[in-house]
Amino acid sequence: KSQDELKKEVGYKAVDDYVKSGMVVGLGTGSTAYFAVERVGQLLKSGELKDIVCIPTSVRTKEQAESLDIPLVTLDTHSNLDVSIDGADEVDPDLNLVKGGGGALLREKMVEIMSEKFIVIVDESKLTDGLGPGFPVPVEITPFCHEHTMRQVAGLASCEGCKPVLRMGSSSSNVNDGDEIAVTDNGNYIVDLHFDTPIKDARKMAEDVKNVCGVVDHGLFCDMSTVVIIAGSDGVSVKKP
Ligand code: DER
Repeated sequence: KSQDELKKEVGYKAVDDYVKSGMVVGLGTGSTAYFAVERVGQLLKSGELKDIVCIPTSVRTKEQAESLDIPLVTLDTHSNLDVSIDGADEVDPDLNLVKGGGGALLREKMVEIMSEKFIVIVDESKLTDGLGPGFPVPVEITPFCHEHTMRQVAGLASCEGCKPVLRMGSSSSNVNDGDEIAVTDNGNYIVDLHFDTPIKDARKMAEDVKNVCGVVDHGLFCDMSTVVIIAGSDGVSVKKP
């Protein structure tokens, strides 16, 4: 199966298994979450789902949802969600995640931390024994004195050995394909922390990074996953913490 077929399989399954009529649903960002959004639009159009309102986690997800006539609200009117569905860049054995490859980590975390259930949809390439080396950890920081903040984060004991790279070009990927500093939907910058060895204590690092003044938030989503639906070459599996 192609990558897209695998993503579609888990995206659709997440919606079919966890989204019910009348729910408030968080819509994730990225190429896998794209299929979950597509499925919500399909089921609303067919009438199989009714009375759903959704909260997008990025401008691009908002635009996709609008194109599918999915009714949208925000956290300002709906602070509590029934379920959110989103992809991830890495998943460790405790189902802690690295997210933010697509630059949407702040709005994703704001929405997903308020969700009764958080359904993570990945292909098996995202699974790792230890977060870090497989995907740099994104950190959203304020533009003001960003080099100062980058130094403070890189200097943390819990970030020892990391190489901080300011994200350039499009904020929706860390390929750094431009000569302008990437700017998120929220007007902030992103620093990607590259690790050669696995992060020893992701929870401690999450706390330490968040406490640096100038950091808005980071891509470590610890103890948030309700289930992870994994598309593998031999079929779909579901992991629970
Ligand atoms: O940026 C994000 O957090 C995305 O959800 C990312 O983690 C997964 O994107 P993908 O499904 O395109 O790999």
